[in-house]
Amino acid sequence: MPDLPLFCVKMRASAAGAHVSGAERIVPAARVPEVAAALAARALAHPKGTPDDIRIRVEPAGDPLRIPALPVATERTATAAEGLARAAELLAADGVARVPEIMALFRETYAMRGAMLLDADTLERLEPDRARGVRATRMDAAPEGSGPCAAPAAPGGSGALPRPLAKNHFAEAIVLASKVQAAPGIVAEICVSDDPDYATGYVASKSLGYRRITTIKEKGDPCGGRIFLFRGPRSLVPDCIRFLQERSVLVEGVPAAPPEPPARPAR
Ligand code: PML
Ligand code: MG
Repeated sequence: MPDLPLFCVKMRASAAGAHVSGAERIVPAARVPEVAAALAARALAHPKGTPDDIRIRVEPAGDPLRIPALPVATERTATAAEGLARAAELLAADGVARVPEIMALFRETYAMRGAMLLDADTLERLEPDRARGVRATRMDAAPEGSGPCAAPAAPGGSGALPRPLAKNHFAEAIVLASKVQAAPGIVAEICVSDDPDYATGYVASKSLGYRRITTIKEKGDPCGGRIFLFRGPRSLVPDCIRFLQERSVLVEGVPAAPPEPPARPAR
């Protein structure tokens, strides 16, 4: 078990009112100053530009729910078109209908701070605030050796031992995707990074696991976002949003690095 009490340390950075970057950790009290400083430094060095507003918030994490990381597989794609087509194919094979319409809605996520929450079948938008979207937050990789499914924790995770605090896209995304798939009513997620120099994205669901798609957008493109697909009665939507935004979660067994994709047969 990590030292108690645990705190969520969150960083949000913006420039001229537009979201630039965000990150968070769940750490014991003794690590809060170090982690807050590292997240502020990271906000100042973001490739999307220098922010004019950086907010660091520290709040008690309570007793986090522990969940296993989704299994990870890598799909090698060479172009954005190939990556988007592969994402669509995976979602369709997983039982998501109307995939082309869902993919077309993706551009509406670019200006949002959080994710679009979409009814997977009717395509009705379920976020209470459409400009903001729904933010999956209060989550981190579980410290190494701290639970039944524990594996070596990812760089940037929240262990008792100091670990690098630089951005690790994969480690942060697998934590978020695992939490999202544990939310009531969520059936799948699609993500394209909004970092201009990061072209890898993923689709995730309980049955697909976390499918990394090595190229899903062109390098240099600052547009990205997330769609969470929901299926269930409307009465479940508040529970889903509460879980995503308020329940503290530690994800166990986060791999240290993503797996290599299977080699392509020689032509
Ligand atoms: C982000 O951090 O901007 C999202 C990254 C998604 C893909 C992460 C990966 O598996 O490398
Ligand atoms: Mg980003």
